[in-house]
Amino acid sequence: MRWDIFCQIVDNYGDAGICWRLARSLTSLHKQDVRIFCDDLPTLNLLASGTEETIRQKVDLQPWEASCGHLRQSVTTPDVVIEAFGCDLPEQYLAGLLIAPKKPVIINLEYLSAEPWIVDFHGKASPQAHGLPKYFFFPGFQDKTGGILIDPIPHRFNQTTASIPKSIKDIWSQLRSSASKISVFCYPSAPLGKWLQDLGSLGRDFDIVLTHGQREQLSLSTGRPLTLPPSIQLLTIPFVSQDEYDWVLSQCDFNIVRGEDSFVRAQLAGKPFIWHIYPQEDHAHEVKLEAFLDLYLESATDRVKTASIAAMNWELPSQWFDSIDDWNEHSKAWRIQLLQKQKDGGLAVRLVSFVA
Ligand code: TRH
Repeated sequence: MRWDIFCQIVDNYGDAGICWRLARSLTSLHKQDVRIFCDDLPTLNLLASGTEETIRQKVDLQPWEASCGHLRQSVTTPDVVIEAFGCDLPEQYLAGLLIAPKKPVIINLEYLSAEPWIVDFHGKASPQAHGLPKYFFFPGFQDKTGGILIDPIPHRFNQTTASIPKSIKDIWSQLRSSASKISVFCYPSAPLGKWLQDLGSLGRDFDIVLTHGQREQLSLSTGRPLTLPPSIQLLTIPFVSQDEYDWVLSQCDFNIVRGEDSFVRAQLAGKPFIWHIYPQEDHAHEVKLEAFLDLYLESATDRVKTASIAAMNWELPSQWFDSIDDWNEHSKAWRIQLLQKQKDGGLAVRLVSFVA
Protein backbone atom coordinates (compact mmCIF):
# COMPACT_ATOMS: atom_id res chain seq x y z
CA MET A 1 0.00 0.00 0.00
CA ARG A 2 0.98 3.61 -0.44
CA TRP A 3 1.10 5.69 2.73
CA ASP A 4 1.30 9.45 3.26
CA ILE A 5 2.31 10.43 6.78
CA PHE A 6 1.76 14.04 7.86
CA CYS A 7 4.05 15.24 10.60
CA GLN A 8 3.94 18.66 12.24
CA ILE A 9 6.67 19.37 14.74
CA VAL A 10 5.00 21.40 17.48
CA ASP A 11 8.07 21.51 19.69
CA ASN A 12 10.75 18.96 20.58
CA TYR A 13 11.59 15.92 18.47
CA GLY A 14 9.01 13.33 19.48
CA ASP A 15 6.58 13.79 16.60
CA ALA A 16 9.33 13.46 14.01
CA GLY A 17 10.85 10.58 15.99
CA ILE A 18 7.65 8.55 15.95
CA CYS A 19 6.87 9.29 12.29
CA TRP A 20 10.37 8.28 11.24
CA ARG A 21 10.34 5.08 13.28
CA LEU A 22 6.94 4.14 11.88
CA ALA A 23 7.93 4.94 8.30
CA ARG A 24 11.13 2.89 8.43
CA SER A 25 9.23 -0.10 9.83
CA LEU A 26 6.52 0.14 7.21
CA THR A 27 9.01 0.30 4.35
CA SER A 28 11.90 -1.89 5.36
CA LEU A 29 10.03 -4.58 7.31
CA HIS A 30 6.60 -4.54 5.76
CA LYS A 31 7.28 -3.56 2.15
CA GLN A 32 4.97 -0.55 2.16
CA ASP A 33 5.51 2.61 0.13
CA VAL A 34 5.84 5.61 2.43
CA ARG A 35 6.16 9.38 2.09
CA ILE A 36 6.43 11.72 5.05
CA PHE A 37 5.36 15.33 4.64
CA CYS A 38 6.95 17.30 7.44
CA ASP A 39 6.90 21.00 8.34
CA ASP A 40 10.47 20.76 9.68
CA LEU A 41 12.42 18.65 7.22
CA PRO A 42 15.90 19.44 8.64
CA THR A 43 14.93 17.95 12.03
CA LEU A 44 13.48 14.87 10.40
CA ASN A 45 16.56 14.47 8.22
CA LEU A 46 18.79 14.76 11.27
CA LEU A 47 16.93 12.02 13.11
CA ALA A 48 17.04 9.77 10.06
CA SER A 49 20.64 10.51 9.14
CA GLY A 50 22.38 7.66 10.99
CA THR A 51 20.15 4.98 9.53
CA GLU A 52 21.62 2.48 7.08
CA GLU A 53 21.36 4.03 3.63
CA THR A 54 19.33 1.13 2.22
CA ILE A 55 16.69 1.66 4.91
CA ARG A 56 16.88 5.45 4.76
CA GLN A 57 16.35 5.62 0.99
CA LYS A 58 13.14 3.63 1.11
CA VAL A 59 11.26 6.48 2.80
CA ASP A 60 10.43 9.54 0.73
CA LEU A 61 10.93 12.61 2.97
CA GLN A 62 9.16 15.70 1.66
CA PRO A 63 8.50 19.22 2.90
CA TRP A 64 4.92 19.84 4.10
CA GLU A 65 4.06 22.11 1.15
CA ALA A 66 5.00 19.43 -1.38
CA SER A 67 1.90 17.46 -0.40
CA CYS A 68 -0.39 19.65 -2.52
CA GLY A 69 1.58 19.36 -5.74
CA HIS A 70 2.08 15.61 -5.35
CA LEU A 71 -1.57 14.75 -5.23
CA ARG A 72 -2.33 16.30 -8.57
CA GLN A 73 -0.48 13.40 -10.18
CA SER A 74 -3.24 10.86 -9.57
CA VAL A 75 -0.77 8.01 -9.82
CA THR A 76 0.48 8.87 -6.33
CA THR A 77 -2.91 8.92 -4.58
CA PRO A 78 -2.30 7.10 -1.30
CA ASP A 79 -4.19 4.16 0.17
CA VAL A 80 -3.63 5.44 3.69
CA VAL A 81 -3.13 8.93 5.10
CA ILE A 82 -1.76 9.28 8.62
CA GLU A 83 -2.44 12.42 10.59
CA ALA A 84 0.25 12.07 13.22
CA PHE A 85 -0.97 13.26 16.62
CA GLY A 86 -4.12 14.76 15.15
CA CYS A 87 -2.44 17.30 12.87
CA ASP A 88 -4.77 18.82 10.26
CA LEU A 89 -4.20 17.89 6.63
CA PRO A 90 -3.41 20.80 4.29
CA GLU A 91 -6.70 21.97 2.74
CA GLN A 92 -5.45 21.65 -0.81
CA TYR A 93 -4.25 18.11 -0.20
CA LEU A 94 -7.59 17.14 1.33
CA ALA A 95 -9.44 18.69 -1.61
CA GLY A 96 -7.29 16.56 -3.92
CA LEU A 97 -8.23 13.40 -1.99
CA LEU A 98 -11.92 14.20 -2.37
CA ILE A 99 -11.74 14.19 -6.15
CA ALA A 100 -9.28 11.31 -6.47
CA PRO A 101 -10.74 8.21 -8.14
CA LYS A 102 -9.55 5.99 -5.28
CA LYS A 103 -10.52 7.06 -1.74
CA PRO A 104 -7.91 6.52 0.96
CA VAL A 105 -8.51 5.77 4.60
CA ILE A 106 -7.38 8.42 7.09
CA ILE A 107 -5.81 7.40 10.39
CA ASN A 108 -5.51 9.73 13.34
CA LEU A 109 -2.40 8.33 15.05
CA GLU A 110 -2.73 9.31 18.70
CA TYR A 111 -0.24 9.68 21.56
CA LEU A 112 0.85 6.60 23.46
CA SER A 113 -0.83 6.10 26.81
CA ALA A 114 -1.17 3.31 29.34
CA GLU A 115 -4.54 4.63 30.51
CA PRO A 116 -7.29 1.96 30.46
CA TRP A 117 -9.80 4.03 28.46
CA ILE A 118 -7.76 3.90 25.25
CA VAL A 119 -8.69 0.22 24.82
CA ASP A 120 -12.30 1.33 24.19
CA PHE A 121 -11.39 4.12 21.81
CA HIS A 122 -8.73 2.38 19.74
CA GLY A 123 -9.89 1.67 16.20
CA LYS A 124 -13.13 3.64 16.47
CA ALA A 125 -14.46 5.52 13.47
CA SER A 126 -14.30 9.30 13.44
CA PRO A 127 -17.04 10.30 10.95
CA GLN A 128 -16.14 13.40 8.92
CA ALA A 129 -18.32 15.88 7.04
CA HIS A 130 -16.17 15.33 3.93
CA GLY A 131 -17.13 11.64 3.90
CA LEU A 132 -13.67 10.05 3.78
CA PRO A 133 -13.32 7.18 6.26
CA LYS A 134 -11.27 8.15 9.29
CA TYR A 135 -10.29 6.13 12.38
CA PHE A 136 -8.55 6.67 15.70
CA PHE A 137 -5.46 4.56 16.24
CA PHE A 138 -4.17 4.45 19.82
CA PRO A 139 -0.70 3.09 20.54
CA GLY A 140 -0.69 1.29 23.88
CA PHE A 141 0.72 -1.40 26.13
CA GLN A 142 -2.46 -3.38 26.69
CA ASP A 143 -3.91 -6.05 24.40
CA LYS A 144 -6.46 -4.62 21.98
CA THR A 145 -4.57 -1.34 21.53
CA GLY A 146 -2.34 -0.26 18.66
CA GLY A 147 0.79 -1.54 20.44
CA ILE A 148 4.21 0.12 20.40
CA LEU A 149 6.90 0.65 17.78
CA ILE A 150 9.59 -1.94 18.38
CA ASP A 151 11.86 -1.45 15.38
CA PRO A 152 14.84 -1.68 15.50
CA ILE A 153 15.03 -4.26 18.30
CA PRO A 154 17.92 -3.27 20.60
CA HIS A 155 19.47 -6.74 20.91
CA ARG A 156 21.04 -6.21 17.50
CA PHE A 157 23.41 -3.82 19.26
CA ASN A 158 26.45 -5.65 20.57
CA GLN A 159 28.86 -4.51 23.21
CA THR A 160 31.98 -4.29 21.04
CA THR A 161 33.77 -0.99 20.67
CA ALA A 162 33.39 -1.35 16.90
CA SER A 163 29.73 -0.54 17.27
CA ILE A 164 30.31 2.85 18.94
CA PRO A 165 28.83 5.50 16.62
CA LYS A 166 31.53 7.64 15.02
CA SER A 167 29.94 10.88 16.20
CA ILE A 168 30.52 10.01 19.88
CA LYS A 169 33.60 7.79 19.73
CA ASP A 170 35.89 10.38 21.34
CA ILE A 171 33.47 11.12 24.14
CA TRP A 172 32.78 7.44 24.73
CA SER A 173 36.52 6.81 25.17
CA GLN A 174 36.43 9.07 28.25
CA LEU A 175 34.03 6.78 30.11
CA ARG A 176 35.57 5.12 33.16
CA SER A 177 35.36 1.35 33.51
CA SER A 178 34.69 1.84 37.23
CA ALA A 179 31.66 4.02 36.58
CA SER A 180 27.99 3.31 35.93
CA LYS A 181 26.66 5.16 32.88
CA ILE A 182 23.57 7.34 33.12
CA SER A 183 22.14 9.08 30.05
CA VAL A 184 20.13 12.26 30.53
CA PHE A 185 17.39 13.59 28.21
CA CYS A 186 14.81 15.48 30.26
CA TYR A 187 12.73 18.69 30.27
CA PRO A 188 13.96 21.91 31.93
CA SER A 189 11.70 21.42 34.96
CA ALA A 190 13.70 18.41 36.22
CA PRO A 191 15.60 19.05 39.49
CA LEU A 192 18.73 17.67 37.85
CA GLY A 193 21.34 19.73 39.75
CA LYS A 194 20.12 18.54 43.15
CA TRP A 195 19.72 15.02 41.80
CA LEU A 196 23.33 14.87 40.57
CA GLN A 197 24.68 16.33 43.79
CA ASP A 198 22.86 13.66 45.75
CA LEU A 199 24.15 10.98 43.38
CA GLY A 200 27.63 12.21 44.31
CA SER A 201 26.97 11.26 47.92
CA LEU A 202 26.50 7.55 47.12
CA GLY A 203 30.23 6.75 47.14
CA ARG A 204 30.17 5.20 43.66
CA ASP A 205 31.45 6.42 40.29
CA PHE A 206 28.94 7.67 37.76
CA ASP A 207 29.52 8.92 34.22
CA ILE A 208 26.66 11.17 33.19
CA VAL A 209 26.03 11.28 29.45
CA LEU A 210 24.22 14.56 28.83
CA THR A 211 22.43 14.65 25.49
CA HIS A 212 22.32 17.76 23.30
CA GLY A 213 21.24 20.88 25.20
CA GLN A 214 21.15 19.25 28.63
CA ARG A 215 24.33 20.88 29.96
CA GLU A 216 22.99 24.35 29.13
CA GLN A 217 19.66 23.39 30.69
CA LEU A 218 21.49 22.25 33.81
CA SER A 219 23.42 25.53 34.13
CA LEU A 220 20.25 27.54 33.68
CA SER A 221 18.34 25.56 36.28
CA THR A 222 21.02 25.83 38.96
CA GLY A 223 21.85 29.46 38.12
CA ARG A 224 25.49 28.93 39.20
CA PRO A 225 28.30 26.48 38.38
CA LEU A 226 27.53 23.09 39.82
CA THR A 227 30.11 21.63 42.20
CA LEU A 228 30.17 17.89 41.91
CA PRO A 229 32.54 15.37 43.55
CA PRO A 230 35.11 13.56 41.35
CA SER A 231 32.94 10.43 41.46
CA ILE A 232 30.59 12.22 39.05
CA GLN A 233 31.89 12.90 35.55
CA LEU A 234 29.73 14.94 33.19
CA LEU A 235 30.10 14.25 29.47
CA THR A 236 28.15 15.95 26.70
CA ILE A 237 27.26 14.30 23.42
CA PRO A 238 25.97 16.20 20.38
CA PHE A 239 22.51 15.67 18.90
CA VAL A 240 22.94 12.27 17.27
CA SER A 241 20.71 10.38 14.87
CA GLN A 242 17.85 8.27 16.22
CA ASP A 243 19.72 4.98 15.71
CA GLU A 244 22.70 6.39 17.55
CA TYR A 245 20.56 7.63 20.42
CA ASP A 246 18.92 4.18 20.63
CA TRP A 247 22.44 2.77 20.88
CA VAL A 248 23.33 5.15 23.73
CA LEU A 249 20.22 4.06 25.67
CA SER A 250 21.07 0.42 25.15
CA GLN A 251 24.62 0.92 26.48
CA CYS A 252 23.85 2.95 29.60
CA ASP A 253 23.05 1.38 32.97
CA PHE A 254 20.30 3.89 33.73
CA ASN A 255 18.47 6.31 31.46
CA ILE A 256 16.55 9.51 32.07
CA VAL A 257 14.15 9.93 29.16
CA ARG A 258 11.17 12.16 28.37
CA GLY A 259 8.66 12.06 25.42
CA GLU A 260 7.00 8.89 24.16
CA ASP A 261 9.71 7.69 21.80
CA SER A 262 12.67 7.78 24.19
CA PHE A 263 10.36 6.41 26.91
CA VAL A 264 9.65 3.28 24.85
CA ARG A 265 13.28 2.88 23.83
CA ALA A 266 14.39 3.04 27.46
CA GLN A 267 12.03 0.16 28.23
CA LEU A 268 13.29 -1.86 25.27
CA ALA A 269 16.84 -1.27 26.47
CA GLY A 270 15.89 -3.37 29.51
CA LYS A 271 17.42 -0.98 32.04
CA PRO A 272 15.96 1.05 34.93
CA PHE A 273 14.90 4.53 33.87
CA ILE A 274 13.17 7.73 34.91
CA TRP A 275 10.39 8.83 32.60
CA HIS A 276 10.29 12.60 32.82
CA ILE A 277 6.87 12.82 31.26
CA TYR A 278 6.00 16.04 29.40
CA PRO A 279 4.43 18.31 32.04
CA GLN A 280 0.90 19.43 31.14
CA GLU A 281 -0.92 22.36 32.72
CA ASP A 282 -3.97 20.36 33.76
CA HIS A 283 -1.75 17.71 35.43
CA ALA A 284 -2.89 15.13 32.85
CA HIS A 285 0.70 13.84 32.86
CA GLU A 286 0.34 12.66 36.47
CA VAL A 287 -2.58 10.43 35.48
CA LYS A 288 -0.60 9.07 32.53
CA LEU A 289 2.46 8.35 34.67
CA GLU A 290 0.35 6.59 37.28
CA ALA A 291 -1.39 4.50 34.61
CA PHE A 292 1.98 3.44 33.24
CA LEU A 293 3.38 2.60 36.66
CA ASP A 294 0.31 0.45 37.41
CA LEU A 295 1.16 -1.71 34.40
CA TYR A 296 4.93 -1.55 34.70
CA LEU A 297 4.91 -2.57 38.36
CA GLU A 298 2.06 -5.08 38.28
CA SER A 299 4.36 -8.03 38.90
CA ALA A 300 7.20 -6.15 40.65
CA THR A 301 8.36 -6.76 44.21
CA ASP A 302 7.49 -4.17 46.86
CA ARG A 303 11.13 -3.12 46.91
CA VAL A 304 11.13 -2.35 43.17
CA LYS A 305 7.75 -0.67 43.40
CA THR A 306 8.92 1.67 46.16
CA ALA A 307 12.20 2.47 44.41
CA SER A 308 10.84 3.11 40.94
CA ILE A 309 7.86 5.17 42.09
CA ALA A 310 10.23 7.30 44.18
CA ALA A 311 12.69 7.68 41.28
CA MET A 312 10.01 8.55 38.72
CA ASN A 313 8.78 11.26 41.09
CA TRP A 314 12.30 12.68 41.27
CA GLU A 315 13.05 11.66 44.83
CA LEU A 316 16.80 11.82 45.37
CA PRO A 317 18.87 8.75 44.41
CA SER A 318 19.99 8.23 48.04
CA GLN A 319 16.34 7.39 48.81
CA TRP A 320 16.11 4.48 46.39
CA PHE A 321 19.42 3.60 44.72
CA ASP A 322 20.13 0.67 47.05
CA SER A 323 17.34 -1.21 45.21
CA ILE A 324 18.95 -0.74 41.79
CA ASP A 325 19.98 -4.41 41.37
CA ASP A 326 16.41 -5.57 41.94
CA TRP A 327 15.13 -2.84 39.62
CA ASN A 328 17.61 -4.03 37.03
CA GLU A 329 16.18 -7.55 37.14
CA HIS A 330 12.67 -6.16 36.87
CA SER A 331 13.66 -4.06 33.84
CA LYS A 332 14.96 -7.13 32.02
CA ALA A 333 11.77 -9.05 32.79
CA TRP A 334 9.60 -6.10 31.68
CA ARG A 335 11.47 -5.90 28.38
CA ILE A 336 10.84 -9.60 27.71
CA GLN A 337 7.16 -9.20 28.63
CA LEU A 338 6.87 -6.14 26.40
CA LEU A 339 8.40 -7.89 23.39
CA GLN A 340 6.27 -10.95 24.04
CA LYS A 341 3.13 -8.77 23.90
CA GLN A 342 4.35 -7.26 20.65
CA LYS A 343 5.36 -10.54 19.05
CA ASP A 344 2.83 -9.93 16.28
CA GLY A 345 5.20 -7.13 15.17
CA GLY A 346 3.76 -4.34 17.30
CA LEU A 347 2.32 -1.06 16.11
CA ALA A 348 3.48 -1.19 12.48
CA VAL A 349 1.96 -4.62 11.85
CA ARG A 350 -1.24 -3.77 13.74
CA LEU A 351 -1.62 -0.64 11.65
CA VAL A 352 -1.13 -2.51 8.38
CA SER A 353 -3.64 -5.20 9.44
CA PHE A 354 -6.13 -2.60 10.66
CA VAL A 355 -6.05 -0.74 7.37
CA ALA A 356 -6.15 -3.93 5.32
O1 TRH B 1 11.52 15.40 22.01
P1 TRH B 1 10.52 14.90 22.96
O2 TRH B 1 10.44 15.62 24.22
O3 TRH B 1 9.11 14.88 22.25
C1 TRH B 1 7.94 15.00 23.00
C2 TRH B 1 6.96 13.94 22.61
O4 TRH B 1 6.60 14.02 21.26
C3 TRH B 1 5.73 14.09 23.47
O5 TRH B 1 4.83 13.07 23.21
C4 TRH B 1 5.13 15.44 23.18
O6 TRH B 1 4.01 15.63 23.93
C5 TRH B 1 6.19 16.49 23.51
O7 TRH B 1 7.40 16.26 22.78
C6 TRH B 1 5.70 17.85 23.12
O8 TRH B 1 10.87 13.39 23.36
P2 TRH B 1 10.76 11.98 22.58
O9 TRH B 1 9.35 11.61 22.27
O10 TRH B 1 11.48 11.02 23.40
O11 TRH B 1 11.47 12.21 21.21
C7 TRH B 1 12.79 12.41 21.06
C8 TRH B 1 13.22 11.87 19.72
O12 TRH B 1 14.49 12.40 19.40
C9 TRH B 1 13.37 10.37 19.74
O13 TRH B 1 12.94 9.82 18.52
C10 TRH B 1 14.86 10.17 19.89
C11 TRH B 1 15.39 11.34 19.15
N1 TRH B 1 16.75 11.78 19.53
C12 TRH B 1 17.74 11.69 18.58
O14 TRH B 1 17.51 11.20 17.47
N2 TRH B 1 18.99 12.15 18.90
C13 TRH B 1 19.31 12.66 20.12
O15 TRH B 1 20.47 13.05 20.34
C14 TRH B 1 18.26 12.74 21.08
C15 TRH B 1 18.57 13.29 22.46
C16 TRH B 1 16.99 12.31 20.76
